[in-house]
Parts: sequence; C-alpha cells; structure tokens
Amino acid sequence: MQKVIITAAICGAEVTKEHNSNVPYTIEEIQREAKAAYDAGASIIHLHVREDDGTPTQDINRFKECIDAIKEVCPDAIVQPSTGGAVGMSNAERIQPVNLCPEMATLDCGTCNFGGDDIFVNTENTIKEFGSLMIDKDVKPEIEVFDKGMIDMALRLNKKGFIKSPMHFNFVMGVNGGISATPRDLLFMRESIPKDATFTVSGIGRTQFDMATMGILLGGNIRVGFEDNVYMSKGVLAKSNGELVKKVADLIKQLGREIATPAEAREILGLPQCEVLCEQTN
Ligand code: KMH
Ligand code: ZN
Repeated sequence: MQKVIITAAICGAEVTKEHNSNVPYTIEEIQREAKAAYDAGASIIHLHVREDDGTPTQDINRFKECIDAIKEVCPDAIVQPSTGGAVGMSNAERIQPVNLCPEMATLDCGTCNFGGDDIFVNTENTIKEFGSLMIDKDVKPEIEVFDKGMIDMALRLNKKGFIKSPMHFNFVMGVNGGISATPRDLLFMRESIPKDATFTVSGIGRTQFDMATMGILLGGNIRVGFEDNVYMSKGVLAKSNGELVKKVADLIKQLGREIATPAEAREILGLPQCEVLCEQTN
C-alpha cells in the first residue's frame, strides 16, 4: 500500500473558540496550529481563514498572509485553500484564493443540507466555473464529496473536461445532511471512484478516528483537524491540531502503514516537487 497522506483541517469556517478555545483565528494562531500539525506528520494543510474576531472570510489578501506565515514555519507543506468558504458566501467570494495559484484547492461537487436551515450550495454551473479556473491556474482540486451523488457529478464533469484525471477525492462523512460515517458507506464511496483516483477520508465529529482507522485499512489518506472534530476522545478537548494529527499518525504506524512526507505526498498526488515550485517563484 502507498504511504498515507495526512491532511490537517486546522481551522474550518463553522467551528469557534466556544467549541474549543484552541481554534485559530489570527494569523499567528493559524501559523501555530499549522506548525503543530506539520510537526506531528501532516503534509497538507487544508486552510480556511478568519478575521481576528473569528468571522470566516475568503479575502485573497488574508489568505496570502496566512499562507506566507505557514510557509515560514512549514516550508514544504502543501497548503490547500478552501473554495467552500462558509455557508452563504457568494461564488465570487469563495473562489478568491485560487487566484493565488496554490498547489491544491478544494472543489465541492454538490449541494447539501448543512444542519438546521443551512444549505451548502454548489450548483453544476458553480462546479464547472471553479473547476475551469483550477485547470487554467494549474491547481489540483481536492474533490470534496459529502454524498455518493457528488462522486457521480465529479465523474460527469471529468468526462466533459471540467476536472482533470487522475482525480483526488475527499470523502467527507458524517455531516448532518450528507452520507453517514459507516464502514458500509465508506466501502460504497471507495468502490465508486475510478481505479486511478486517490482518496482521503474525513470523519466528522465523534466518527473522526473510527473513519480514520477504516480509511487506513482500506488504503486511503486521512484528514483530521478542528474543522471536523475538536475532541481527542469523549469529553476531552484537543489541545491543538497537532494532538489530533499525532493520534492518527500513531494509528497509521500501529496498523502497519507509513506516513507520507510532503515530497511523497506530491508524488502520490502527481504534483510538481517543491524545489521546482520554489525555483519558479524565485
Ligand atoms: N465550510 C463548509 C460550508 C471546503 O472547505 O471546501 C464547506 C467546506 C468545504 O468547508
Ligand atoms: Zn473546509
């Protein structure tokens, strides 16, 4: 089996300091959490950014400041901005970080309920628009799917040329409105993607480590972090994203797999190596 890429979703848009006081808002806090996750074995930082008061934003300048701060302390990490942003944001707001030409960005492939009256809206035309810009800017999409139908949408748009192969999926499982986080459903998702595709498993809330374990056994990559879960175990808050990453890194080793370095993650995902990128930007 390939090595396991660990992604740390350090911040999210919906989780707050009321849920866990260690959720990062400021640039310094985002830098601190990224470094803790990277030191514990994460090679991808999935990034949302906030104003200092915690308000989610997709502002391109705030993204640039945060990415620069992360790169100062995690020079070879793959920073993957969100284009999902927060529920209710416009497409124009959400797409902004893609114009920074990051190595990767998320591409959410369908609309779903998101708890209460919230709806996370991703129409077919939105996905086409975001996918096309990612192709233009040479940004590899992490195809976020909250349900099986979203895989089917991604496959259709791949055939039509809006998403390139080989595709990389993130199965987000256990959202209130998406597919449930069960072994049966994870197998169903995995069996539904092309043979040359890679996948990451993100279990939401208390399912985080159960889903991680199943993902590791099935040959997947794993995402953990405050965006998805703020607890180490029932009633025990995580002190940092680093603690969550360390717990999954230990699981990976106990189950006999190895953790991918950022360079190995780039190889698995078909991304140019960092030296090449550094040369291009210098
Ligand atoms: N905050 C959610 C509404 C993504 O990053 O692309 C969407 C989200 C997905 O987090
Ligand atoms: Zn996200």
